[in-house]
Parts: sequence; structure tokens; C-alpha cells
Amino acid sequence: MNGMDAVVFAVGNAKQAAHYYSSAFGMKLVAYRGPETGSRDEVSYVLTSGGARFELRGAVRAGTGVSRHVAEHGDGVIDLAIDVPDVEAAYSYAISQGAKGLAEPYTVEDEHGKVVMAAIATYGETRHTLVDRSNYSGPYLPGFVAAEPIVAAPAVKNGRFFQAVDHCVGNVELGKMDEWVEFYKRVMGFTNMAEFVGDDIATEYSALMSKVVADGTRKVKFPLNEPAVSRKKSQIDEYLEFYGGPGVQHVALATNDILSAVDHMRAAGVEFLDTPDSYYDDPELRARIGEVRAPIEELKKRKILVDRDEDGYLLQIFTKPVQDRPTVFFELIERHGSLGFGKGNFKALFEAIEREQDRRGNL
Ligand code: TYF
Ligand code: FE
Repeated sequence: MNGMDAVVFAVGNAKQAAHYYSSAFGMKLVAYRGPETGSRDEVSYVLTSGGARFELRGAVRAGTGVSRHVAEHGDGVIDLAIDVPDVEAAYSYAISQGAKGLAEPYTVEDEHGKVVMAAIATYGETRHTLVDRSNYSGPYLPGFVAAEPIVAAPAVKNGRFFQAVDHCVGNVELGKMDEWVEFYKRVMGFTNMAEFVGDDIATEYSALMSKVVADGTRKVKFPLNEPAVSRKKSQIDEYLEFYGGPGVQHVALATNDILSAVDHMRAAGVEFLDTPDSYYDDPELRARIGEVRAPIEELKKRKILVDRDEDGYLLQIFTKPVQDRPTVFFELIERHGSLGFGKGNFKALFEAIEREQDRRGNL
């Protein structure tokens, strides 16, 4: 695996979503397809931020696959596309290990070259398209035309808030997490990363269990959550109910300047989860995290969380759900050595999510 190729969203109004990810997430529109380019039923807007790429897919007419998906699940992720060096080999290996094939390897071509793709199914209605674009120089894929940015690039260093997709998290049903962990190990050759939420933490406060699988280079990282039995409805159960099944819960975006990114995104209307002042005033946290690149007061002002492990530290913050349903949200993560996911923040984070659940009337 070379890394993530794209995160593909099915959305109810791709034109407006493209504006949101441009104006609020600082992304750049680079490619488009729609009726004008011969795509009669669907439009796609392709946006990038450094190496991170989103495709926003919408329906132009009734009765398309996208409109059914949106009617059922709301806006959500339909495809975590992975950049692979050899689609044929990756696909046949996956199938031999029991993956469900959705598209056998095929080649699409235009004047910019050719792209080889195939697709396999994963949890819920999510898929992994395997993509080899090493012989392609066009803006995205054959069928797409280059497009101009919708708004000016943000006035920050490099003109963007984040530069890569760090990890993509899936929510699966109770009792299915280990099956999906095994799936990624068997079908994709992934290995477990150390960090996970086990029984002990689950019953105490998190209401979820979580394990992380990653490819050998750790460029592709997929944590998997399942609900745990708890006093109130688990945030994972809430997701499964409102999404109508398993799916992508959050996409974490790697940033080099989380302070500036949060300031600009907040100013553009992105809502982030709140963190109480007590988090920052806790002497145990202060002792544990030691020196980080910004004064704690600056993190506190912005509600940015911090965690440290044996390899280094990370700064992270979570948005509230970005659509009407309490389903998909984003994380910004600034890593300084740490390869973790913010285990030390799970309690504060899950309490913040529960406060949001309460506001939605969760029992
Ligand atoms: O990806 C992770 O594991 C962290 C923590 O519902 C996390 O971002 C885990 C579960 C969850 C929200 C965040
Ligand atoms: Fe995360």
C-alpha cells in the first residue's frame, strides 16, 4: 500500500458540500464531473488539501445509487480508496482471503494516461477501491475535468489547514469488532497497533471498544469501534441507529499547525467539541505531558487536547458531527513523534461526546 487515495462521500448537495469543505476546511477544488462532462446521473467535486483528497458525490436526478445511499444513511463516507502499486495482485490476494469483490480490476484511460482500479466490500455499505494512478497525470480520474478553486486559499502557511488523512475510523455492530480486525489482517495484511480500548476502559466510561489496524508502513490506519454495554446509549449505538448500520465514524486530518487551523475553521463556523477548563488545570495532566510546543493556556483557549506516550506527543481536537445526523465527524491531529490516537484523552473526549448526546436527548 502506498497510502490513502481518496475519501469518497455521498452527500445530499455536493455543490454546497464543496463550498463548505472549501470555505471552512480550506480545501481546494481541483476536479469535477457532472452533466457538462458527460456524467448524466451524478456529480463529483474533488477537493484536496496537500495529500488529502475528498471526492464529494451527489445525485443529479432521482433514482441514482447516491440518492438511495443518502436517503438511507444521510451524508456519509461510501469509499475509503487506497493507493496500491499493483491492483491486480492486491485484489486477487484479497479475494483469495475471503474478501467480497465489488468490481474486478479494470482500466480507465484518457489523454492523461490510465488508471487501474478494483473494489472490495468492507463494513456496512462502505467499500475500498484499490487504485493505481502511477501512469496517470490528469486532475483525478478519466471522466473528470480540472476545476478552479471555489474560494481563495486560506491565508496561512502553505495555504492549507491540513496535509494528509491520518486515520479513518469505522463503527461496527456489537460483537463484530474482532471480526473486522481479523478481516483487515487476513485480507489486507494489516497488523494490530498497540493502542486499543479494552473491557476495563469500556465499562468505566467509554461505552465502546476499539482496536487499531494498520498497514506495514502505518500510512493507512483504520481504528474500529464497537459499542459496549453502558448506563446510557453508547455513542456507537447512537451512530449505528442514526446512520442505519455500520460506517465511517470519523476521519482524522494531519495538520502541522493545529492552533491556526482551529482558529480559522472556528471562525468559518466549524463547531468543535468542548473541553472543560479542569482538563487543563489537572496537575496530573500537566506533569504527564511536560513541555509541548505551545503554552497550555493556548491549548486551553482553543480546547485542544494533548497526549504523550513513549514516542512523543500529539495535539488533537474533534469537530461535532458535520451533518444533521449525529454520525460523521472529523479530528485534527498534530503529531510530534507519538504514533498513538490520544488514549490519555479518551475519558475527556468521551465525556464531551456524552454531553453532546445528552443535548440531543439521549437516555
Ligand atoms: O481514532 C481514535 O481512536 C481516536 C479516539 O468514538 C476516538 O480519535 C475513539 C473513538 C471515538 C472517538 C474518538
Ligand atoms: Fe481518531
